[in-house]
Amino acid sequence: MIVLHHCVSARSLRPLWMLEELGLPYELRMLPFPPRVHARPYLDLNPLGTVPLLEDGATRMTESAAMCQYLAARHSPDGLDVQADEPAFGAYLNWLHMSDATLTFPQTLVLRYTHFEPPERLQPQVAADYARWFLARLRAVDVAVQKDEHLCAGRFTAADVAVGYALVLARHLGLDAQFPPAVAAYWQRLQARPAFQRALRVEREAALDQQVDPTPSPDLRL
Ligand SMILES: N[C@@H](CCC(=O)N[C@@H](CS)C(=O)NCC(=O)O)C(=O)O
Repeated sequence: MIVLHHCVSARSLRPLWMLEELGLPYELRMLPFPPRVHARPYLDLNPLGTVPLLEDGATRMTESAAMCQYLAARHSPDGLDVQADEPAFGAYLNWLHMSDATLTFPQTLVLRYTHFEPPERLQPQVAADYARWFLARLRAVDVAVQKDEHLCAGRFTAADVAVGYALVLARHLGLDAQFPPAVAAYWQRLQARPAFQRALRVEREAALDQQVDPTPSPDLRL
């Protein structure tokens, strides 16, 4: 049984959404945010204290985009995965890596310097600069979804889940109003997916069941 350690609406939503797309059985272990402060024993499992952590037998992973690729390759080789002999393989890997290294990265600075730091350490200028950086980087997504319904391979893949989470986070940061029209339409299509909606429902119900605050972690004020 796959075990996913998760905080509500954190990057661990990527593998949770993938598990729902794939219809796999899994156990969802909810953590208060940030686990490194509020769930110290979790550090024994993941010394970084970050979510997600995915356990699948002897496999342990802590990178959300890699989990998307892992789950797709193992459980949906001709569907959510793009295989090495397909023309879109390179583009697929590029989107997967771009999702966190290029898209989510500047957003975490916005989050930190508008929400998570104590009032005297908030940095509105840093937050504004990195919000602009994120929106500029979103141009790659804009160009792709002007041409096609999905990012690559002419079908919905793990890359759409990984990049889709950057749009989820943008919504929490109030940046979605600045999406260009093609990105806004793509974002609507992603939100309409039953598996995406199930993932949001499941994380909320699991948080309530496990007595964890169901507030999405990007909306918390630490
Ligand atoms: N690159 C990692 C980043 C993981 C990460 O930083 N997760 C955040 C939540 S979105 C976290 O756990 N933050 C808590 C902390 O840094 O203590 C991934 O994509 O999974």
